[in-house]
Amino acid sequence: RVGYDAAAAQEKWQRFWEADGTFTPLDDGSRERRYMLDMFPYPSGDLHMGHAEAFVMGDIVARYWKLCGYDVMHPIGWDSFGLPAENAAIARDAHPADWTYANIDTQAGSFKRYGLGLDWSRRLHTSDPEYYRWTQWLFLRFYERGLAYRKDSYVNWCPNDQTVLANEQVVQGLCERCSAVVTKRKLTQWYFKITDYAQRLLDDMSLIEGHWPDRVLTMQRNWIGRSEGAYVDFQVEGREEPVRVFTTRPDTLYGATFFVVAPEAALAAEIVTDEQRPAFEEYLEATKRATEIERQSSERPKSGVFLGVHAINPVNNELLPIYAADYVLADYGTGAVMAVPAHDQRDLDFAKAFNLPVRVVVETGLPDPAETFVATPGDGSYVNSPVLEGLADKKAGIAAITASLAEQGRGESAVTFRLRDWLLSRQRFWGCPIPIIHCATCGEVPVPDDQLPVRLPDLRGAALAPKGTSPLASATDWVNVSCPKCGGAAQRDTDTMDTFVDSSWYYFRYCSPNYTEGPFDPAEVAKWMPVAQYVGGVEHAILHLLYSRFFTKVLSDIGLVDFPEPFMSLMNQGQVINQGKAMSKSLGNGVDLGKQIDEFGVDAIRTTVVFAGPPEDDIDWADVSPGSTLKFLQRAFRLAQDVASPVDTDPASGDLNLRRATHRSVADVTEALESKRFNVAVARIMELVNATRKAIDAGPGAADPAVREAAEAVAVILSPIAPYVAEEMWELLGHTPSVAAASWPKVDPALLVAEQVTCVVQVQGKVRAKLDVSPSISAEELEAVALADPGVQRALDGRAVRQVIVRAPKLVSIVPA
Ligand code: ANZ
Ligand code: ZN
Repeated sequence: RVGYDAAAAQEKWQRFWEADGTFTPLDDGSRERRYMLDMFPYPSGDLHMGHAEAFVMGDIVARYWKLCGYDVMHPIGWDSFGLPAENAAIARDAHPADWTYANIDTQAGSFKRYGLGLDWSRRLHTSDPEYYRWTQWLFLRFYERGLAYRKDSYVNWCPNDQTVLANEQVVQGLCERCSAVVTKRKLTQWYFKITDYAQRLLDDMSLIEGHWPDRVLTMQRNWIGRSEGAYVDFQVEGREEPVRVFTTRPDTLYGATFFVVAPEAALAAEIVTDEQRPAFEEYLEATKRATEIERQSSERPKSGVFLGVHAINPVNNELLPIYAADYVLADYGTGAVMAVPAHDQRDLDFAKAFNLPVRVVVETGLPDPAETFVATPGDGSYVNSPVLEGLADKKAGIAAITASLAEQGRGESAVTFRLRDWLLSRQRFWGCPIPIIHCATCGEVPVPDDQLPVRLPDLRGAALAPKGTSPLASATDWVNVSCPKCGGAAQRDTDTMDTFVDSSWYYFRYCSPNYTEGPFDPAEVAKWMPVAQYVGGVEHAILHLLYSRFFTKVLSDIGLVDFPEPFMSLMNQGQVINQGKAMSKSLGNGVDLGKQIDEFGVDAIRTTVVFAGPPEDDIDWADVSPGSTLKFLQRAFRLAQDVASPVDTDPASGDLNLRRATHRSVADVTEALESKRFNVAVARIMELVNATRKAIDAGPGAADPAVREAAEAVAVILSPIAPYVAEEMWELLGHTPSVAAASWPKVDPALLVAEQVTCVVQVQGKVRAKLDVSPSISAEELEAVALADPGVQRALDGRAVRQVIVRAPKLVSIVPA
C-alpha cells in the first residue's frame, strides 16, 4: 500500500475547497457567527516562514470553530499601498501597481497551497480605487468632525525615505522602516486628533483585559502616558500673559530655582532678549539635529541657553532665570517646566551644569542632593514651604497647593497625555490621496462625496523618485482643478495618507466588501463584529492596534457601529528564527518556506510550526524536525487505511480502553484548542494515534468499531492543524464531502471516568476487602488505602501489623503481629 502523498492531496483538496466554497460562511442565520481575523499581509514578496507561523494559528482557530458548528468568517486581503512598491517601481521604471499586484497573485497562490481555510470571496486590496474611495470618505467624515486637521509643526523626517513619519514610526530615534536617523522639519501636515480619545482608549481597555496579551495593553497604556498633576501659571518679566507649566509635583513649588522652556516652543523665541537671541538661535539649530531619544537620555550632558528674562514664582515672588534647554520637549505638557533640582534628576543635572541653586523642600531622610547630585523625588515632610508644612504626605501636599493656587487663579489640577495626534500625511506616491482641494478664496475644500475616489494619476518610474516634496505635485494636470465651492482655480492636496489609515478599517470592509453605499454595510458589520479573534505580530502593539481602536471609537460616535472595541481577543504569534537568530540574508540562515513544503508537504510544516511550542514563543527551526512530524502524519494516515480495509475482518466488541483513550483525547484536544495551546493538542493527538495503532496490531484489530471511532476522531481533531491528510483520512473512512464539513466529536462523559481495577485485600490469607483503584496506583498509596479500609481494620482488631505484601494494583496481603 502506498502512504500519504502530500503533493497529490494538496492539489486535490485545494481545488475542492475553492470550487466548493467550503470556507465561505453560510450567512443564513442558522448558526452563530464568528469572525476570525488575521492581520492582512503586505505584498512584499512570496510567503515566508513568518507567514507560515502567523497564518496557521488563525487557520486552526477558524477551522476548529467551523467544526464546532459556528458560521465562521475568515477573510483575506492585502495592505497594498506602501513604500516598497514605490521603491521597486523607481528601480524598474515601472508603476507601483505592477509590482504590487504581481506579488499579491504570488502570495494568493501560496496562501491557497498552504491550506488556509479562507473566504476568497471577500478579498480586498487597499490600493484598489473601490477600497480607497472609502478611505477618503472616512477621512472626510473625520474632517467634518474636526478630527482631521492641518497644522504647522516640527515633524519627524526620514532623510532616506524622504517623508515624514508618525511618532509611532520612530523607534529609538530611527526610522522604523529603514533605520535612518530621523531628523526634524517644520512642515504643514495633516493630523488625526487621536488625543481627543486618549482617555477612552485607556478606559476601554477594561473591555479587552484578559483577552489581549498583557504586554500589549501595557505598551498601549505607556504610549498613551496619562499623567496627573497641575498647571501652574508664572508671570514673566516684560510680558503681559502668564506662562503655564505642567508639573506632577506642584507641592515642590517652593523648591523651584529656575525655569526651562523647549527651544522650539514659540514662547522661547518670543521672550528671548535681543542680547541673547544669537546664542539662542544657534542653540535652536542644534536642537533640531537631536533625536527625541537623545533629548530624553539621562546619560547625555545637559545643555541650554539663558534667555535673558525671569519668571516669577507665584508662591514667593522669587525671580527664576529662564533657560531654553532641549531636555524639555515642545509638545509635551505646555513645553515649559518649573525646575526643581532638589527633587527632579533632570533639573538637578542641569543645575549642576549651569551652577544653579538647589533647594530642598521635601525632607526625605536621604543625603542632601546639593552635595550628592542625586535628586530625592520621593515622599517626606515639607520644609521651606509655608503653605505645606505639617502635611502628612505628597498626596495631601499636592492637593493643598493646587487648591491654594486655584483659589488665586494661578493654577488648576490637570491631566496630560504623552499621546500625540497622529500625523497622517506622507510625501509619497503609492498611497491614498487626501481628498481636499486648496482654494485661494475658500481655503480647504473637501472633495464632494460623489466625486470620490480621487484617483491617483498615472505616474511611474523616475517621476516617483523622492525629492522631499510629494511626487503628486508634479502631475500638474491632476493637481490643478476648479474649486468645488467657488469654481475658481484651485489645487489638490498632493500628500497621500499613511498606510496605517488604510489598515485601520479593512476589517469592517470584509463584512461587505462590495458595498457601494458606504465603507461598509452597517447591518453586515452588526452581524459579524466585533472580531472574535485577531491574530498577528506583537510589532503592531501600538501602531495598528491603537489606530484601529481609535477608528472604531470614531465610527461609533458617528453612529456607524454600536461597539467601542473592534477586537475582542488578540493573539500574538512568535517568530520563526534559525540557529537562535532572526533569519536574515546577511547571516545566510534563512529557511525557504517553498522548499520546506516541497520536501515535507504543507501538513508537516503546519504541524511542525504548531508543535514547536506555545504560539507566542519563537520557533528555532534548528530545533524542529519536520521529517519526524511527517512520519507521525503517515502513521495517522495508515490508521484510516487499516480501518478502510482491515486484514482481520472479525468485528470485535468495541475495546473499552481504546474508547476511553479516544474520548479522553478529544476532551483534552478541545481544551487545548480553546486555550490556544496548539502544541498540547498535537501531543495529545500523537498519543491517540499510538494507542489506536496498538489496538490494531496487538489488540482487537482494525475491524473493531472502537478502532474506527478512534480513527475518525483523529481525522477530525487533526484537521484544523493538518487539513490535507485529515481530508484524505476522512475520505478513506467513507465520508463525504469534506472533513471541514464534519462535526467536532462529542465526548461521552461516562468514558472520561478513569479506568478502575479491583484490588483484593487479605488479612492472614482471608479476603477482607475489595477496593476499586486506579490501575496505575502506587504501592505506597495502595498499602495506605488498604490499611484504612474498615473491613481490614475490623479484621486486625487492634493488632499491630508485622508485614504487608503489595502487588499493585491487584493484591494486598497483610500479616498481623
Ligand atoms: C516640577 C517637578 C518637580 C517635576 C519634581 C517632577 C518632579 P511625567 O510624569 O512624565 O508626566 N515636564 C513637564 N513638561 C515637560 C516637557 N515638556 N519636557 C520635559 N519635561 C517636562 O513628567 C512630568 C514632569 O516632567 C513634570 O513635573 C515636569 O517636571 C516635567 F520634583 O515639574 B515636574
Ligand atoms: Zn474656492
